[in-house]
Amino acid sequence: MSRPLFVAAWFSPWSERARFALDHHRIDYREEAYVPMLGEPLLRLRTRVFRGPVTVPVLLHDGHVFRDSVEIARYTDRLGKGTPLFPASAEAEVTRYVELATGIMEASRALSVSRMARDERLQFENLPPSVPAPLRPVFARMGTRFMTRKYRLDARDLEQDRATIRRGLERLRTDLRGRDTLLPDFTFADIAVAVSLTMLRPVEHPVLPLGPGMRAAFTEPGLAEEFGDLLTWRDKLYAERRSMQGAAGPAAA
Ligand SMILES: N[C@@H](CCC(=O)N[C@@H](CS)C(=O)NCC(=O)O)C(=O)O
Repeated sequence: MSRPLFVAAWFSPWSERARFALDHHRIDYREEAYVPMLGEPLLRLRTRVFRGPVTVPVLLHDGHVFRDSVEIARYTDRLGKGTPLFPASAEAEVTRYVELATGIMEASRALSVSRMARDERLQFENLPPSVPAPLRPVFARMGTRFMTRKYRLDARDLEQDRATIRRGLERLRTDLRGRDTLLPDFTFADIAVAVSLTMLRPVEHPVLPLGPGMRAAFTEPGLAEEFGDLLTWRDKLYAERRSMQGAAGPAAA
């Protein structure tokens, strides 16, 4: 099998959930770091998407181009040797949890970008090291504006977003009822939900070595405290299930 190329933003939960699936299946892939904004022209060329938004993660393999984290995760079930992440018997339930997790991540993105807009220093550590010190505040501001425009974040009601996240987390708490996995077996539902909690408070794990600025940008303190039990569940799941293959980090950027 030729080696898939995984283009990803190392710190992004959307990238991490696809990477988790690749690593679950112990797929030998090469990760290439995507730098938001600056990496867009090359990404467009590679994906042949010349209009509308382009996002990462993207997986390129044997002439196929997968442009969505869930599509990539599904593809890993075809390539890998691990237990299936989308078992046919649980297709509908997995899809339901992935939608719930994606809703939590989208609402959380609005909150984290608004935190970055209030304190641009939070993103400094996320800028490529080649950006010289005097230009870092300018790039950080450009980055926040770019994300706000691209995802239409200024049209969002942040209180509404908090309420969406709380509703989702309450449902997960009820569904988990102290169990290790959402469904009888470990599936992509667990990965999607565990990774969405990065944006409540990031996991402490070597695959996501976020610095203090990014950790603060991703932390929603009130909800993190209220749903500490879900974060404990997530930390255990990472400790037990997240292999180190494909470890990310700013060094890759
Ligand atoms: N549907 C896509 C959404 C991915 C997504 O929102 N990616 C964001 C993650 S922050 C991204 O590419 N951001 C960088 C950019 O927009 O330039 C997926 O699940 O793969």
